[in-house]
Amino acid sequence: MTSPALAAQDPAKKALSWTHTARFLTTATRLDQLPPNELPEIAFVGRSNAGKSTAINRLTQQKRLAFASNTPGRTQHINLFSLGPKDEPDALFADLPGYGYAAVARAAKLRWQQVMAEYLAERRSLSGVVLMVDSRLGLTELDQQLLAWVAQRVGTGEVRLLVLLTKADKLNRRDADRALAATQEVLGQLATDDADLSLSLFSALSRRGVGDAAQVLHGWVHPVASKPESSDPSGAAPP
Ligand SMILES: Nc1nc2c(ncn2[C@@H]2O[C@H](COP(=O)(O)OP(=O)(O)O)[C@@H](O)[C@H]2O)c(=O)[nH]1
Ligand SMILES: [Mg+2]
Repeated sequence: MTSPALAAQDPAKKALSWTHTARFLTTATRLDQLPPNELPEIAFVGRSNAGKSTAINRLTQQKRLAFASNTPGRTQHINLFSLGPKDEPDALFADLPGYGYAAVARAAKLRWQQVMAEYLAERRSLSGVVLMVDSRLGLTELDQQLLAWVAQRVGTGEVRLLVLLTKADKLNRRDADRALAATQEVLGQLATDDADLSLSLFSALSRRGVGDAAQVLHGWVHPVASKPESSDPSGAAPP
């Protein structure tokens, strides 16, 4: 039996109860429509169909927070969600437009590039990026383009990065290991002493990696409270 005290200390549960507080704040089609924000902002990005909406809904344990299976290429909006206590929000999630649909017109592609590049390179409040990648496809050219836009800020540690290899339930063990290794190799190019990079398999279906991902995000926003190494494992009282 788990005691209430132990449950309260379970870092995954604590992180998931925090992500569960996410509620819709506002939507924007242009960057200059986004409200100025002093809170740490975590952006969710990925190709259309990568499983981004499903992952956000799973992470927040809400059915329709981010709408799954939107019309391809039609969702050019940035949706903001706020988290934490209602009267004292402590972070924002930003759901950014999906990309990579061949059918999208050239003008729309160029507009997407401009919006994403500017947001990733210049949004002051941006403190973390969650890149969702279909584990069977791996990092595509557009994913790597996107990483290049934010690479400088990742290198200095100003912006943290979590890459989730989605739909991991569709891979066997060997293919999952391969997907991890291939992605890790690309991410190695971003590694510096100050960079905060995480990579994980994720499945909204099997729930693999959901608690871990929530913990990473919670840790970005609440660094001291959620870092296990900050507590004394021996449980001994300080001298
Ligand atoms: N097997 C499996 N399918 C998933 C998973 N997550 C999403 N999908 C499916 O992938 C498709 C695209 O998901 P969606 O969340 O709309 O992708 P988005 O375009 O990136 O927002 C849908 O048919 C989902 O049901 C998962 O963890 N496992
Ligand atoms: Mg979507």
